[in-house]
Amino acid sequence: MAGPATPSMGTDTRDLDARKLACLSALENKVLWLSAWMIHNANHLREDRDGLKVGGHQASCASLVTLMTALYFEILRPQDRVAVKPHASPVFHAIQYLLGNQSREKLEHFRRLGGAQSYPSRTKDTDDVDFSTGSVGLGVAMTSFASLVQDYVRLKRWVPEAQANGRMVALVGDAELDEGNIYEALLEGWKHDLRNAWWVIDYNRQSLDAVVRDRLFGQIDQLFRSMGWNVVTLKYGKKLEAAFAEPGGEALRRWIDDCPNSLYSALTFQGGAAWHRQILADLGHVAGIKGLLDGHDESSLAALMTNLAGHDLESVLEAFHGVRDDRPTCFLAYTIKGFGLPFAGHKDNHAGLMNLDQMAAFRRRNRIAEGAEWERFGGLELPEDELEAFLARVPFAQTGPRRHKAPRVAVPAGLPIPGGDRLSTQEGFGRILADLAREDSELAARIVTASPDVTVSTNLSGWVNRRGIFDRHPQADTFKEHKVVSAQRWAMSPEGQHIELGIAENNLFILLAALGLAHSLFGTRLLPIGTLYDPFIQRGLDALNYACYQDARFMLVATPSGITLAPEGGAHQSVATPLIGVAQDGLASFEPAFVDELAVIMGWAFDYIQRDGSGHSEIDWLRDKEGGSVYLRLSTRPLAQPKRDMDEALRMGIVGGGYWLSPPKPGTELAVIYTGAVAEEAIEAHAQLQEDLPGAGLMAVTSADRLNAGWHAAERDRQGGHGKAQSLAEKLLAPLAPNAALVTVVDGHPGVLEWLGSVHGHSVQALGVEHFGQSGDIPDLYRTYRLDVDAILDAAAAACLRRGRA
Ligand SMILES: Cc1ncc(C[n+]2csc(CCOP(=O)(O)OP(=O)(O)O)c2C)c(N)n1
Ligand SMILES: [Mg+2]
Repeated sequence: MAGPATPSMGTDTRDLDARKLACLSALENKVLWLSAWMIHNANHLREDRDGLKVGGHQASCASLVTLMTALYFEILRPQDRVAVKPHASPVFHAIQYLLGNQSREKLEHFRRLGGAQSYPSRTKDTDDVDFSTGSVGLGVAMTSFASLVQDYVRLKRWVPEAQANGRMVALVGDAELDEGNIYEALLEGWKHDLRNAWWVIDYNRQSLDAVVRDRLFGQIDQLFRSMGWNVVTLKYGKKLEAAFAEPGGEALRRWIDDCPNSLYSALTFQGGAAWHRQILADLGHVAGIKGLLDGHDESSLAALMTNLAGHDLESVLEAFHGVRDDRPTCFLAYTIKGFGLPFAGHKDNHAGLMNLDQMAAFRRRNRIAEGAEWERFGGLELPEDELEAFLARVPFAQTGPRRHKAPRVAVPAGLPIPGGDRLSTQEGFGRILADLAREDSELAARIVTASPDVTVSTNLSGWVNRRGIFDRHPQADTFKEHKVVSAQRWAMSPEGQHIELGIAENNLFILLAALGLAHSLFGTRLLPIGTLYDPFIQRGLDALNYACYQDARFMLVATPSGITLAPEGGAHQSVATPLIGVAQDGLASFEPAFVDELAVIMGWAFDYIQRDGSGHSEIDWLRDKEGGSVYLRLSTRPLAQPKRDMDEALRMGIVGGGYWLSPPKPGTELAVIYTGAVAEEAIEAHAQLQEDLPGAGLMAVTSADRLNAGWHAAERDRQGGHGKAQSLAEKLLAPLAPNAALVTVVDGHPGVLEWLGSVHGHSVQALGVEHFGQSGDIPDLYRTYRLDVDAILDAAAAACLRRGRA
């Protein structure tokens, strides 16, 4: 249990009169009871219909009860935002229940459909969860990026001056600190002069499997300080501090300081008699210790020895109140996993649940009658009206729900299409943004870009040169001042609209999550665009999923992609990302081939990322009313651009996911279907095929994701017996002969398009990339991986042969 002694927190105990403390203490008991009962109820008191363990974490909850009681009922203000350690979800829901923001029914249905969620969820819970958590580490980093976003919108003067800055608070399990993304976020936070972040570490020295290493606290302390954080250690509670002041107390303090974490845990579990035996054996010879032991019965000795500051309301309140500046602060709070429960300190308690007898004893201890388990004040010693009056004054709950809304930013009907005969989609993207950068429009003002050290190589330079880099502190571009010739102008200022990150894709996605929730967190709208190399989506995939899970809104521009990246080689060539694009919920994925398609998609996307379920939808069944985020998979391969008018039908096809570049003759027996940069090969192969099969069609798929989602939704609609829904994929493929063959081709896993054969039962020859790429030029690589014109012709021949045989 080694660790530094608690530094003095100052003497300020503002308003900490005895009545307030008594109320907080009563509520602390109630929160512990409700969280344990909620989990017990979920596990023991409902019909088992599937033989599955329900689960829940009574011990992990107990660990945080005091800290969360102090925070929510005394310290937090409505503008503060909190990421709660995922497995303390019941504590959060219990607190919201006491504050009147959560229904009893939801608690009774904890971990059931429609009930309170196992882990706090912004989208599935209804009691004002600020940040979803679940995948440990991500919620912690989210607070840091949310603080950066708060600075961004404040320095732009988009929040009322009178609106106080919120603290972005993470309640962190100590084992969460093993997650690397936390360190990526810490370093990035340091670079951006992070403010207003509080990380409260629940230092119970236990993870899921084990007791954590001794002396870890020293590393944590050093690490945070080296990143510019203030560290406040909450080690011993008031009772222990008082005992340390008595004769023998110094020796006792040293003994606890030196006690290995596992021994401390074991003694905590075993209780008073074990503490007595061990202290007597180790310190019996020290003057004063016998007297101390004689002065306590078993239960009071156990209470004394486990009086860590993280379970001592007064110590906790002093520590929180003691911080007055906006420096990022880490509270290292010593706690006990399972504190107050029968398995406190047991090394295997992570998934431990009280059995029926233990719960009966716990109920008696809490003086709760059977049938009165959900009563808000049952068993408490204070009068109900005093507690009600206290809760009515809780600062955090003064404004009601704390979610903001922000008006939408108007998006013009169409973005200008960059001109040029041969262009890549990546270059087109850069030019579309550079054009926007020149505009004096609300749309341009609200765009904020971010990139993990690939700003230049993803073509954001034109945008950044005009709009500048965001930094809390203005900094001139030294190279420019010294007249070093460069195409990049990188002045930094609070007005800047690009956030430059170090190379950490996790940070990009978590920043996008925070930027993409600015409307809800801070009441002002941002239109975030993040760029990265396509293969490195996989590096940050969990963080991307995290961003989508909490319904953050952003545009992700991944470029370059696929083996089309050619000489760069296999480590940079993505294969699986198109499938990720199809499968990732909350993310509409596109892979345009031409720049006019890209302009249409981006124009649509600026609107789509702002939708919230209201208003009308242009295409049925997709998430077109709710909106979502958007992923664009782009390429560096220049392609000859089509000369065409962008009419409404074409625009609808591009946004819907596909259109006929060359429509098939009704009843035709063959179609070539392509996505993205292989358009050139598909067009050429189609031209050659038309010599024999003049009716063959050529289809451009701009979004396999949206075509697929529409098809599934239409199928579901019909399965439900509703009408004659027809999806875009079905309509597009309808003119083909029933026994027609499709040749699909994409620079990515072929599975992304081959399902098109199932739409009307057509046979499919699916070309794509199934193995790692390598260095080469496009002709060599397309030949080797079978994406070239010959491969398409061979596939078409094989398809016709098969049809002939059928
Ligand atoms: C990314 C990720 N990996 C694994 C898990 C499973 N898991 C949930 S809690 C936990 C241990 C957490 O220990 P700690 O953070 O110390 O919390 P405590 O329960 O001790 O408060 C693990 C491994 C997870 N939720 N997320
Ligand atoms: Mg722990």
